[in-house]
Amino acid sequence: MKRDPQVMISVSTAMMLFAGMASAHATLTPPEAQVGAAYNAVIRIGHGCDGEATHTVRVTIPEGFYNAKPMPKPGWTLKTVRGSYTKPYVSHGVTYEEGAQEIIWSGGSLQDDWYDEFAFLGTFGPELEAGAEFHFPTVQTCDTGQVAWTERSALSDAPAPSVVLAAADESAQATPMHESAMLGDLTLTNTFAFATLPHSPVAGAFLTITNDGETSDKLVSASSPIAGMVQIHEMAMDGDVMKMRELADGLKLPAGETVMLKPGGYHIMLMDLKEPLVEGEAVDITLQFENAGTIALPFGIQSRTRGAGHEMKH
Ligand SMILES: [Cu+2]
Repeated sequence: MKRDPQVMISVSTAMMLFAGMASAHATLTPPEAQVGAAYNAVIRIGHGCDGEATHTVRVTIPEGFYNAKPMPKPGWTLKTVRGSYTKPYVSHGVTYEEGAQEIIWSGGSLQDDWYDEFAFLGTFGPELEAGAEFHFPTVQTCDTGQVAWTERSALSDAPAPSVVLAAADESAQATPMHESAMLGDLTLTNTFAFATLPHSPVAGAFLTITNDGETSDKLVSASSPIAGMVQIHEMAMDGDVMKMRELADGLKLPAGETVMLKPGGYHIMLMDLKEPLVEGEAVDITLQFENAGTIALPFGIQSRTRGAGHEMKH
């Protein structure tokens, strides 16, 4: 096979140029997100306006990305412009009719030869098309000039920061065990419950809780429409026997730590069940935290795995 060395050189030069350009643009990470899922956006500003320092960064939050919450930055004043969504969003039992449509960080001074990151959280609507790019038009302003990263084409001189949307995880929809939600400083992920055995009045439910705050919190109680009583349990050795017992004071969530509720460990115990838990369905459980408040989440129901340690008597 014969190759033209001239072509190879020009391709690699183009790639180098493109990589150089890309890093100088206003970029968005992570580069992929999921339809209907939460997204932690970070916009990186890589240079000023023609040598000038940037004092304001303004990000437009288009329809389709809701419940946007910016992260404050030391040395910058944070402001949002709020407005109504064309169509309300419902997530985990909460209706969102309006929210931030613009986020403005101002009063800073980001020199041309420095870079910085501007972050916000939010959720992509379930109606968005998988495979599409979602753009967050961004304008950086300096004393005399500005750069508008608002073009929709990645090949333009000033492309808007964008992210590629992947399809919602269908296996997760069938068994929604990858639900995740934010509540105050808490991130709640990987919710699931075990299907009940025939005639069993109890079932275990599990999730992972990360406390990103600077103060500890506590899971104080839980409830579910299908359970007469819900308790928070731990598994502990009593002599040689592993037993479960209620955490009457709740489950502590230390600041900056992740606590996993999992088979054989901490769990939420659904008792006095009014109906069986069927594999592939979901059960709604409301969690109440001491500081973060209350949230209702669906827990996808999976078949019980053997040796999960849930055969024990109360
Ligand atoms: Cu238990």
